[in-house]
Amino acid sequence: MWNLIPALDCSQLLSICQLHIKGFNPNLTSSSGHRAACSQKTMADQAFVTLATNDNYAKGAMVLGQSLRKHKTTKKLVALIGPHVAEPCRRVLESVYDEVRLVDVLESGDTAHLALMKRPDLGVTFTKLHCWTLTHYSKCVFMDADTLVLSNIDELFEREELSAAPDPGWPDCFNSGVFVFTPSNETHEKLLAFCSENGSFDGGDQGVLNSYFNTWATADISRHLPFIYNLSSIAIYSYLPAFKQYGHKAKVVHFLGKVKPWSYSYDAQSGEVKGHSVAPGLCEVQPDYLRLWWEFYSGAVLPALLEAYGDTPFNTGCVDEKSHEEIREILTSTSQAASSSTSSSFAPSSSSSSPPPPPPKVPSDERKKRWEAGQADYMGDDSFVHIERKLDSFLK
Ligand SMILES: [Mn+2]
Repeated sequence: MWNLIPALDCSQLLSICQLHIKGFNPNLTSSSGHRAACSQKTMADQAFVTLATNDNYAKGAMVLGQSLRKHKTTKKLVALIGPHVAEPCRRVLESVYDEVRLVDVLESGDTAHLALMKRPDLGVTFTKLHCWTLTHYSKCVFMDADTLVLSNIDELFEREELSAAPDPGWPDCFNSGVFVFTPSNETHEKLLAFCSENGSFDGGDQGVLNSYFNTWATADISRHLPFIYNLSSIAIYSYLPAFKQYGHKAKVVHFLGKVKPWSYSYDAQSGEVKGHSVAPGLCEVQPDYLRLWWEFYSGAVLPALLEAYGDTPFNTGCVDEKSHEEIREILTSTSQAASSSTSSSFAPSSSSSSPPPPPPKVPSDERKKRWEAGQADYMGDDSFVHIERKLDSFLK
């Protein structure tokens, strides 16, 4: 460790001291290069953790991991995976993450297994709670595999357990898609016991965690992460003026809801994201974020998947199933063309650079009905650009 000392100048030493004395920085504005440089050596026992229980979520985890790397995190990356993740996916995850850990609650034979026997409905939840057993790290930030990082968020490690952002549906509950926690076998056992006794009020981990960490809403405001660390697509539409005001500050986007980025398909040739088969044209996420997800996927993840799968067929996510060789060729040619202007096109509050395909025309009363039933056509008539235009006409 002595070799660290001469490398630090006064301001660096000061920033370390501040880090230890203050511990918590309420403004979360510590993205200075100095601290990042210090963190690299001293904070190797901190990690971002995610979870993939199937191949689709594994793709999400790959994109998330790539987005963390792109924004130069100094923390370790850990992926927990369930037994159903295919071997090639696992290999790609291993190339992105520092540690990939198989969690098979069914075969664990310990308290987690006993808890699962009592509450078989909570299988995935128990798998997620497993993150508390990562005791070789002193602090971790859990991130759902359906989140995407838009800038460096290492400052989250200044927060204490359990820190999380409010859930847009019920802001007195935190959303468990992004949270800061301290690994501890004791906490893990307590959570499992709590879970098997009380179940989960929403059937998932968010219900369990909110019941267990039940003072989050009232006890300590420093445990409330700003919403920009877990911006859910739903909130964009429920409070559009706020999104217009603060959306550009977003650091993490969370693709909440049933339809995930990987539910769509992608035209590698044109770089266009297409509606998914369940509800074509219906897009529940903000199109620019969706496009960004697919940029990460096609740029960094898909080439690795093609390599790992070889000639074995798999769901590439691309439109009109092409051969792996054809996709590879397209990716190479498009990445060469785009290499000078890589993924800088992202701007949440500006109008989109490549507009979505025009949707079939729906009568306005029918549209109103669909909107009220929660079936908004976010890629078409109810797209962000259209709503923004309408809103602007009122605000003027
Ligand atoms: Mn999620």
